[in-house]
Amino acid sequence: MTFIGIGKRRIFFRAFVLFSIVFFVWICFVPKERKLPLEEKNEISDFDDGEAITSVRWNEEMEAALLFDAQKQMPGLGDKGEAVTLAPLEEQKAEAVMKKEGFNLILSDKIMYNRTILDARHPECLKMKYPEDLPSASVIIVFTNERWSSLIRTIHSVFNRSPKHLLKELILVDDASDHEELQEKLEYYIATRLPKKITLVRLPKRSGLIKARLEGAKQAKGAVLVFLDAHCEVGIDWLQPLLARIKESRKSVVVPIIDVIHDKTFEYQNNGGSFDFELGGFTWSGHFTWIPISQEEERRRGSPSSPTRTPTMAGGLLAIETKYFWEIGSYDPDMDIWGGENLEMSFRVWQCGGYLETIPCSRVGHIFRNFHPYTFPGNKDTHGINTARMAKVWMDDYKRLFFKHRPELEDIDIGNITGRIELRKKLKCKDFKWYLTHVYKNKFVLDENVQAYGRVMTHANRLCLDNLQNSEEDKHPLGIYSCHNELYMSQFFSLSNAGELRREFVCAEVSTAKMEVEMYKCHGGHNQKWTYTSNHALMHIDTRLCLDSEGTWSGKFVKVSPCNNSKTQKWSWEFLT
Ligand code: UD2
Ligand code: MN
Repeated sequence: MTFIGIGKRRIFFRAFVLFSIVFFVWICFVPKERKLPLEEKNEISDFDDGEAITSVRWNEEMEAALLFDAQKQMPGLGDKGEAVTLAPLEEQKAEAVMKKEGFNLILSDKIMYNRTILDARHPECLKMKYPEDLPSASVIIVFTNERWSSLIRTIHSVFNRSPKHLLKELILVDDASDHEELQEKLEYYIATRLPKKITLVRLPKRSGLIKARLEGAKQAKGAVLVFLDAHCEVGIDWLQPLLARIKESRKSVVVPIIDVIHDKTFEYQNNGGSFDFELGGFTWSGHFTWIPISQEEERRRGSPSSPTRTPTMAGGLLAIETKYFWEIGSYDPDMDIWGGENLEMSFRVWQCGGYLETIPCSRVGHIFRNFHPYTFPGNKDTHGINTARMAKVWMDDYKRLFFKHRPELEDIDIGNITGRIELRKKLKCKDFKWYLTHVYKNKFVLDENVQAYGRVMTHANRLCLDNLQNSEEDKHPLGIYSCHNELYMSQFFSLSNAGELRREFVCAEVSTAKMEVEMYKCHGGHNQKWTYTSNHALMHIDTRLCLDSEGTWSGKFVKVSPCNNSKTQKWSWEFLT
């Protein structure tokens, strides 16, 4: 018995020693596969661990870098999308960083990747029920040297707030970033912290956002393509309304309401709680601009939560059926770096039989930066060149108004556009006049339906009315300046058939208190009505006062005074119609 007893003990002892050795060797030498301490709050909740890539090896250096990031983060900060103010000392640092990055990177680094945002949707949206069997989405995010925390937060928000069964994949296209943290660290993060559904495509050389998106689209397997900028936070149930609309109308290219994530405080701003939103317009100088919803469209759409037709889109955030994307001519593959592709796609979709709609129940936050925190290779004005390509293909005669603003672009080399012109023919697209008559009906055309247009010169000397480089966004006095040919458009005015003395967006009105003339957003009111009399006076109808250049000089302002038929009250228009 004893013998047996001793023997048993020995066997146990040996087994124990052997097990300890094996365990020791395993601990020290066998590489560990995905045994990583997921930063609790940054975990993706809705996607199983099973979906994560498990083949990546633990990397001490990367783990240390991620731990360093995690230590900067403060759980709860900026939750519900609330504004955050930094301590005064840090605030100073943040100001300096903002000048370099275009947004408050110091704060971004402190906010969890999984922070919550507020639900900015219209109450009607909360009642909506979406079908389960919606088409699947490939979300495509292109980036060049984007900052780590805002990029990662964008990705987390997509996983956290998209129904799992609808998100086919997330495709990241790196447009040749050279920032260190977007190299191995990004691959490591994707492999160890994020679901398997991510593909990272690296472009071999800097190509610009348009070519990068095309690359992403080529890889996509989902039924719908959803493009996002790399500094967004998607809203609650943002995806379903976009997919539902495409399911119901495959030629609808749809955009969410773009909420502002404040560049300094990271507040998720919902337009002060108002459910109003704006649509996309454009300027004749070829820029995107926001415009109010017309009364006609308000009536047509029926409800504030219904798809709302928009003349153009901002460009960064949109969803389109994958097949339709290719059918309708994807993007112009010869557009470089940044700019212009949004108006190109907007005009093309409308002119070639599609629809462009804002879907009010889908909301996505975006950090608007005041400048580009990345380089433009060769310092080219890619926005100008891309827009010239667009204008020559899609705007027919109306391109004259664009080139009046940008004469330097008219004859420069913008590359070959024959492919795009053929596409337009093949798709039997309508002309730009159709677009202005049916889609953007109240767009003011500077030289159509007008009594006179061009430069307006006083008979007293060689001075012309001039906007003195003021932005049409703000109210400003009407100026006067030596008549010139350079910066021609700053002296371009129209006298509309409705009697407005105006520019593209602003109309002259009279402030009687000061006898001054102010340029203010056109609203059709009677304070904005003028008449051009047979003795060359510009008379303000309401006050019966006349526009007068008396006592003013180049670079100053004009005024109004009682009509007296003097030379200073006589004006010549460059073109009378
Ligand atoms: C707006 C659009 C943007 C695009 C642009 C016009 C929104 C919210 N954003 O400008 O998506 O339509 O107008 O072209 O409507 N990027 C690259 N390679 C480059 C340049 C940019 O990958 O060479 C990436 C960039 O990292 C970002 C995205 O493209 O993720 C858009 O660039 P942006 O954020 O600088 O453009 P934004 O918002 O000023
Ligand atoms: Mn952006």
